[in-house]
Amino acid sequence: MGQAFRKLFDAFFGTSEMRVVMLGLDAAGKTTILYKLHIGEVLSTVPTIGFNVEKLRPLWRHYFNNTDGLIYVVDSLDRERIGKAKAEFQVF
Ligand SMILES: Nc1nc2c(ncn2[C@@H]2O[C@H](COP(=O)(O)OP(=O)(O)OP(=O)(O)O)[C@@H](O)[C@H]2O)c(=O)[nH]1
Ligand SMILES: [Mg+2]
Repeated sequence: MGQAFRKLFDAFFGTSEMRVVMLGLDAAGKTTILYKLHIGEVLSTVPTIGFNVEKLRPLWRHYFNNTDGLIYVVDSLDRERIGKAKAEFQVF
């Protein structure tokens, strides 16, 4: 999937520099996608923050200054938290 994703990304954004924010619930797969985009490999990851994620989510909207795009990552198999992923998305 990495190459296909990369091609899609390049087709959309070309080679010009842009600021893109990637958000999503904890363990949605953000770091994995980032690794895949950067180095083309899936590496094992550790939770990027690991605590207080619920308290940090209200701060998401502050990341949007001078931002060209947003990638919102949802773990489609995490059925229990699909509603939560939607609700957090709707906040911003
Ligand atoms: N099966 C499967 N596992 C995945 C996929 N993407 C990520 N994972 C696994 O899901 C777990 C969480 O992935 P991360 O990339 O660390 O998630 P994150 O969104 O960066 O999480 P935080 O840093 O806690 O916000 C890891 O164990 C990954 O290996 C995927 O597409 N399929
Ligand atoms: Mg992470």
